[in-house]
Amino acid sequence: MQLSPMQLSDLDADRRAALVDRDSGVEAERETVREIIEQVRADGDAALKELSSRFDGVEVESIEVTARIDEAGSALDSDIKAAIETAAANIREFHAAEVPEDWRADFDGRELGRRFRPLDRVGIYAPGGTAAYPSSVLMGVIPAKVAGVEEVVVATPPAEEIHPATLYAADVAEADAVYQIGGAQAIAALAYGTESVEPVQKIAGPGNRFVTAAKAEVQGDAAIDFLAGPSELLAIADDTADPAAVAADMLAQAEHDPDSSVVAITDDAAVADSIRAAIDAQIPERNRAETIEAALDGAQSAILVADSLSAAATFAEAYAAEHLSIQTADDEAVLDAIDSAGSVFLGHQTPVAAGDYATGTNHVLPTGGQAKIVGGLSVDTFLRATTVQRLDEDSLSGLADTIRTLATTEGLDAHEASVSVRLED
Ligand code: HSO
Ligand code: ZN
Repeated sequence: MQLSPMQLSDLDADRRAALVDRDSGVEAERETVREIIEQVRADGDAALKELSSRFDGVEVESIEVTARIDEAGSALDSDIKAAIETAAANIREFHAAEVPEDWRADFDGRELGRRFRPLDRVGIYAPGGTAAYPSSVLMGVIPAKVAGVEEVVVATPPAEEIHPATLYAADVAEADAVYQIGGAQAIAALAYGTESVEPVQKIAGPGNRFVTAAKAEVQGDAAIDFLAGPSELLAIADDTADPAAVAADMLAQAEHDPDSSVVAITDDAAVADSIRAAIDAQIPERNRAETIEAALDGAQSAILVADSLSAAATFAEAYAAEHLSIQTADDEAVLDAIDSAGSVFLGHQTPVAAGDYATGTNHVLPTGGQAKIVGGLSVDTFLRATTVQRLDEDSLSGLADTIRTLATTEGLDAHEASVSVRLED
């Protein structure tokens, strides 16, 4: 393992770019997924079956597996069901608090407002196959249902036996249909439809780089949430942090993917050394040690020593992490200096895994620095806002000169006339 603590001020331009300008590998797959999308558009279900056989090694009979939802519960231990139900309840409660209210207000006689309405039909991609990602099913489906979306469908990779936890999560989240399709072909089917799949208006949810490249490719024909890449963590720690806890959070996000980016930054060199030692001690204990080591060995991961917590916060702002963990004496003061992060974990008792599963916040979050421009999956993802206005004779008279002048300036006299016709008599 090469992850040695480094001074932030010693980072050369290449190393800093590897950390801050993270490459999700998505662009490199655009050409490959274009061919897959074309095949699905041309051959529909037959293409989905051929691609499932080629990429997933599964001979799919029925693409829709919604009917299997009902049996999923009986195949699962009651503690797994209870955990899915508890997580779902917390996610539902938090997302219900996100629902915006329609409003109208008086602006000097102009009655103006906004109303929010759900999309009609959306698709949630949940990674999976034989591995289970029931948490991602909950994180995608529940916000859409809370937003009021009538039809929420789930696509998840095919398997001889789709994990019952994934199906049970779809049931608890009240998904309307589940399709066993993975990869770029799933995104193509959701965007364009096949014999078995009705197209959706918007596709959301995390996936590998082929899924993400396909979302980039279909964008415009179907709306998408955003392009989510491999998991990331930036942890800011001072001498009040437990190095074993910081290391454990780093290993947790690193176990997702060899391309995961995990960075710890501290103002205390001794803490940096202790985090490094704790990582070495913990890796052999982990089932996914190989994936973790690959992620930690990559140029996208680091343990950094900053001159101060304020320098660490400046770095964190440039980094714009998917997950930002602040384990310092005054976490709120550090947070005050940072605007860009997907989700923030404050204090010493808030592991990132708590948000991955069960605090109630969403774990589908912007990666690769996109937290500078977009927030994570939320109820808003599944709503559209409409503005509303009503004028009366007085308020129209008050605006008339402004409208007429601008209409004349733009050479649009029919616009001008639509005001005048109302005020003449
Ligand atoms: N950390 C992942 C979400 C996840 N964790 C799913 C466990 N399961 C991306 O935020
Ligand atoms: Zn996770």
